[in-house]
Amino acid sequence: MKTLLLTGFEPFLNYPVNPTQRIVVELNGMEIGGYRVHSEVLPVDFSVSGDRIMSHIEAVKPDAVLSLGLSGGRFKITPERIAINVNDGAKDNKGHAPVDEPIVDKGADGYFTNMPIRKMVEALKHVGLPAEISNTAGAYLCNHVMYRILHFVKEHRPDMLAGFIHIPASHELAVEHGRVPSWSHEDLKRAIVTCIEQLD
Ligand code: PCA
Repeated sequence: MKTLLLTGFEPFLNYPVNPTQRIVVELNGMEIGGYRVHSEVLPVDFSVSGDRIMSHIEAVKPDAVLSLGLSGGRFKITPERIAINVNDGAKDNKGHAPVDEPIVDKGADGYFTNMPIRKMVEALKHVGLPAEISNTAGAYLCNHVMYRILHFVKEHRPDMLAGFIHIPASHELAVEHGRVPSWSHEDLKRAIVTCIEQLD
């Protein structure tokens, strides 16, 4: 059985709940599409998150890594195509707000995912869940973690599948937050299971 490292994030900014956290906790230990899921929740902290995902990869030795992030305001499930070598954005949970910083000094400008994102989107639509490929993961923590993983893949593990999916708010979050489109937790989780099933 292959191993999938599945990560979500803790709450951040003005989102008191991060739906990715509950999804990864509930999927931990499950067997999906030939993979045993090993879940971890990452901090929203520029100084820690990249090294944290690297130590999880070292410890778990996964065959594939799928990271999830909340994109409050998006309507659909959006597998990301590319990560860019930039930290730039709002304050993280430690209060650091980077401006135009590289993630890896002299690193590549960007990396494309090697996950089957087109197949994921088609499979999601086939089971009735709205989805589209996203061409930007932003320049905040989600892009940061995606870039660090893909940089590692490119340098050391070209055989390892790695990708990132941004998801909309859950109803639970929308009730608290008030101004974001939302999905049920069950549909968000079903969407992630469907995406995992598309991995080779
Ligand atoms: N979403 C943020 C960081 C954590 C999360 O769940 C992002 O899109 O960068």
